[in-house]
Amino acid sequence: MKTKEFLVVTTSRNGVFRLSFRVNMEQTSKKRESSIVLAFDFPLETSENRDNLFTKAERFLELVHPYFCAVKFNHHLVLPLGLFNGVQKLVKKAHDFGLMTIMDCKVNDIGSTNQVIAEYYYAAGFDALIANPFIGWHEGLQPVFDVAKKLKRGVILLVYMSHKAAAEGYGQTILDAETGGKIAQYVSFAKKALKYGADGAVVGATYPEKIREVREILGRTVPIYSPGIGAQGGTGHSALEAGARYLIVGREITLAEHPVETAKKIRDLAKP
Ligand code: O7M
Repeated sequence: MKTKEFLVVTTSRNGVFRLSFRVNMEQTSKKRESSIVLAFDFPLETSENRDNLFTKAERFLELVHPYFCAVKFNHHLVLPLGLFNGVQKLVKKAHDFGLMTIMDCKVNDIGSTNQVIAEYYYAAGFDALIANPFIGWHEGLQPVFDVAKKLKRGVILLVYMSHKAAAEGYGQTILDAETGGKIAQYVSFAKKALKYGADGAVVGATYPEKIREVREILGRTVPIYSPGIGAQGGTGHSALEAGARYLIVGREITLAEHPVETAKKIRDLAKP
């Protein structure tokens, strides 16, 4: 009974008809002239300072919001602030500023657990969440896509991560279940992103050659989101040139001495 109420309330944002996440992102990006997704990550806080984190995040958003098309939340805020008491208010604030919101929970469990994870994050107002295709479809990703479809929200899949050890998982050579031939794991994930109707694919900016290869598979159907700029060594320029549609940027802005100027500079480099 409670679950039902919960779903009705979250079917639309402010009672307005919802566009698909992919279309909404594209329109928001064009309207705001920004292809930048803010990775809303702050450093670990001591227990004394944790209470100030909400105010810090809220003030930060008030200052930098004009330069982004979306905000991507991670555990950096969900763990210390809680989902419904803290983060939901920031999600609402981001929406009030006209930004899209993405939860980077990297869903990676069995289907029934994934379904609960997705329902809670979408109920908190998130427009999309990020999931790991390693878990496969049946009793893995399918329930996540089902919930997303029901609520008209998005699912973005990891295809090739930005960190140094990404090759150990995403770069493995596997046997293609359909052809029996050898194929790279990330190539298989890119094909699955198309097959499942994902709203986005994450490919690290630290591997522009992988972005290029994935873009060849996805074309314009599934946009590429690319993290790993600045702090991780990637550049926005090479990621965009290789075919990324959105850049995900965190510490380069959240730790900058002048976050507003830095955010503006990065936005100007990547105007859609
Ligand atoms: O710009 P940074 O390095 O401070 O932050 C990058 C953010 O993107 C941070 O929140 C990471 O958890 C996330 N991320 C990566 O850095 N690499 C990936 O391969 C994938 C992600 C991500 O956003 O996944 C959705």
